[in-house]
Amino acid sequence: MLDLSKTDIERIKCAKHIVFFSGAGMSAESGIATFRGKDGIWNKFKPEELANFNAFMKNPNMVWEWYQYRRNIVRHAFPNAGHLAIAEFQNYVPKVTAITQNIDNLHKRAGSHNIFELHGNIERNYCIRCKTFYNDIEEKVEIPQCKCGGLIRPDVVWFGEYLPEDQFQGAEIATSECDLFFVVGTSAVVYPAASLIYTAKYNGAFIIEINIEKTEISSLTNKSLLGEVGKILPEILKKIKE
Ligand code: BJW
Ligand code: ZN
Repeated sequence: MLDLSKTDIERIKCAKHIVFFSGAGMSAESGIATFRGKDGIWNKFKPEELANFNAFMKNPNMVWEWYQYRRNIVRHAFPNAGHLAIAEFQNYVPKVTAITQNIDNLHKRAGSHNIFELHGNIERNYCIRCKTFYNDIEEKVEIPQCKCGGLIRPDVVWFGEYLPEDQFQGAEIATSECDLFFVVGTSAVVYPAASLIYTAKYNGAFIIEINIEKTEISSLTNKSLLGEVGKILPEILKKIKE
């Protein structure tokens, strides 16, 4: 049962600009593991051993192999009912923005148009020496090298690295302009991405969280809906269409 009042539904119906800020839980129902929590990949792999530049330089083949493994999962995954609902919101709301911490391309594949990718995209790679981009890389386990001899890395943001400036700036603008801000499937512990929730709050947006459990920012939100995003978002959309 959807825990939204008539006033809440009206508020969503009348919204002029909705931002969906998503994290790994958004894609959990597409079969892509989250990072933290019960089934999180970081129960098995330590982030400091894999998701930073020093780890990559120390053991490039191991880090590359880990990303190849995840790339393969992403390639075979499909947008779930939550991604599709966000894309469908575009038909009912004047402006919809998807800001994602995910690197899996699933918002785009679901049909969302206005997307900011804060932590990069696993489909892209670049040479750490000359910055040439490589989109299609042969599926081999050993780390590939650029024409210039530099190592090729995935175009994702590791700990200690800056977020892509255009993506973060665009996300900040959308967040400060929107009137409704959904926080979907994120533990909201990684910064500066999580700071957007405070930006939304500061600028007066109504904040609705969707998560299977309470998070660090639940107390900050106007509404915290407990459940799976692939169930809750289509239910909200159904109410909007009524
Ligand atoms: C469901 C569900 C379902 C499940 N339905 N829900 C301020 C304070 C403290 C630390 C810092 C700070 N500012 C910066 C830092 C340092 C650091 C940081 O934040 N550390 C904290 C972890 C302590 N940040 C950085 O280093 C960032 N860069 C930076 O700050 O640059 C400036 C700088 C430069 C130089 C020197 C110093 C500073 C970069 C952060 C990059 C994060 N990268 C990763 C890896 C990306 C590549 C890859 O995939 O391999 O991004 S880490 C990982 O965490 C990934 C995610 O995008 C990110 C967030 O995780 P997310 O999405 O929230 O996933 P989970 O697993 O945590 O949560 C899933 C949620 O879904 C859970 O709540 C579930 O309950 C829920 N769920 N199923 C609904 N079906
Ligand atoms: Zn190069």
